[in-house]
Amino acid sequence: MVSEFRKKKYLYLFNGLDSDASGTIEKKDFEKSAEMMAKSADGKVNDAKHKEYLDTMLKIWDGLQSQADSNKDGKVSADEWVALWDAYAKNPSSAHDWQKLYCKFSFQLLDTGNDGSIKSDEFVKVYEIWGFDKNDAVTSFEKLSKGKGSISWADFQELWEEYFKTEDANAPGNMLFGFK
Ligand SMILES: [Ca+2]
Ligand SMILES: [Ca+2]
Repeated sequence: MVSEFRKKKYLYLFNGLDSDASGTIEKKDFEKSAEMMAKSADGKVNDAKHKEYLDTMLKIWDGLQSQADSNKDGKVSADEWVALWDAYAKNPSSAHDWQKLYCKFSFQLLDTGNDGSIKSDEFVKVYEIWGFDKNDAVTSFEKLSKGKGSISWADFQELWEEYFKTEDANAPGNMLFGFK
């Protein structure tokens, strides 16, 4: 059984992905997210980034759909979403390729300088564009980076796994997506 705490974290992500707030995740949500993520601070969509993000988001969607959408109606429900992350939490080494890609893509979105680690200014800027409060983002980064001033790819994978796995409300990984 999935705990209420983990369920809340999974649904937090689910609601973030459900861009049109229809209550299910569909391909068009991923298309919309790709566009949203390709926007710079001034609200303009960067075409090259948009194409790259869309390509990756659709790969993630295809993998997600083939794993979770058992009745093939083109929708992934909240229950299906919770069940697949619960399965992941029980055995993270069994992660599907799309889950690994989703993790890698999330890292790349934050490592805007593309040098293999996320610094505070990169993290805070991206979270601000996504609509989070700057001070919250700064606090989250301090906790996530454990005072080291940067988050490497190895650190990020640990935090990612922790987000889905941990029952400890004080674990740093909980802060990864702005969950409170
Ligand atoms: Ca939707
Ligand atoms: Ca970086």
